[in-house]
Amino acid sequence: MKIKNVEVFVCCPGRNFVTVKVVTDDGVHGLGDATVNGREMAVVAYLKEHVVPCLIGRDAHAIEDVWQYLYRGTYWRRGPITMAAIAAIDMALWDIKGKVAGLPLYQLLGGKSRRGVTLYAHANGENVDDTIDKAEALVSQGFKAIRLQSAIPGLPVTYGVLGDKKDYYDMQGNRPLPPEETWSTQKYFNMIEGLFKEARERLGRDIHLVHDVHSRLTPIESARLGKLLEKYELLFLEDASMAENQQSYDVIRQHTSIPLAIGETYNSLWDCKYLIENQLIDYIRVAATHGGGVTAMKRIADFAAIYNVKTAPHGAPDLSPICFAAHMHLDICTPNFGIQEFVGFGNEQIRRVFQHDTRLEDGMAYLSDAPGLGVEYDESAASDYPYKRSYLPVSRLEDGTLWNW
Ligand code: EZ4
Ligand code: CO
Repeated sequence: MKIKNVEVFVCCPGRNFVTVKVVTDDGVHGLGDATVNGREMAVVAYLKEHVVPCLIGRDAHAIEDVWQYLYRGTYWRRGPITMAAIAAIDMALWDIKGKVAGLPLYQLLGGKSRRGVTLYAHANGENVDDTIDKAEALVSQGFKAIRLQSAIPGLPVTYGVLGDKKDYYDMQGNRPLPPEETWSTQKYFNMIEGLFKEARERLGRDIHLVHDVHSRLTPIESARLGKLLEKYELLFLEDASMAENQQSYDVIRQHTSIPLAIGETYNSLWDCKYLIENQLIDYIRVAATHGGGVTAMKRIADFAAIYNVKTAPHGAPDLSPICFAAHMHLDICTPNFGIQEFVGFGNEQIRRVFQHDTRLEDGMAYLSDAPGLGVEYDESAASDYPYKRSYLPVSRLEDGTLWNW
């Protein structure tokens, strides 16, 4: 079965998504997600100009060889653009293999290790009370794990908080130029402990709590935060510090027993290797789209398992439902799966374009038994929503210094 054709689509049903469709000479097709938020067209060009010509005529079943050909064979390895392109092709080939076998992807990966996929949902509030109100609403919907983010008194806009926007799609969609936000570590520290104190008072101690620092603290500040929050028993603290220098997590780990999670911007096992093998983290959060697809995710999970590190794949709104499906198939099989981030199935336009039959119940997701990934892409619906240039925000300290967003 040979690869006959590869198409690359970009659509904007509220936000941009890059979707790859691989078609075989038998007429089977597979789908992959290649979305890199704010840099979508770089992946499109990489795929169309450099990847697709090399794939035509190749064996669609030789997933590992195609992966190696595009990674090892490229010389310029790694990085988000390259790895998103490889990831999308890899997902599409797994989708094809499942469709040919007549089996959902999780069966090809070894079968189910658990009943369903436990999710953590997001509560984003304008202040501490509002955040906990939203968390309570999620608990009443059945969620057992919740990420808490609150606006910071004294700062106009904060990561993760919707402000006057009605949802993530309204917030992140269609920005002609990057908006600017302001950060103050001191103002953040003035707010953060109160959020978790209030959360434990109102939600009790059975609900799992998560918080995303979004890499805004230095390692020693993260250590201080970890110590401050230890008594609230978080499931994990996410992206406490940037880790281009992975040794910076030695500093955090020396000071606090708060569980740590990182990896949503990582592109390969090599990016997480030191953190995992030195047991400096507890959850690895690489996404299938940004880390090289199903093939790469499986390798990362197996490596992490040796060191008691669990997986907690990134589940942001800028990963398409195709990536989310790939995560669910991996989550249900992986013995060291921890938890899956979840922000809902998107707005009405997204659900028109990406069709799937995933069921939610009691804070868990259940896959359908459709063969392959189980997602279909409605090309004609997608063509109603053309690409629009859009950016993530940038962040500055109060004196104007550019900071991590
Ligand atoms: O800011 O995916 O945990 N989730 C996150 C995300 C990221 C976006 C960036 O494109 O940190 O919301
Ligand atoms: Co995050």
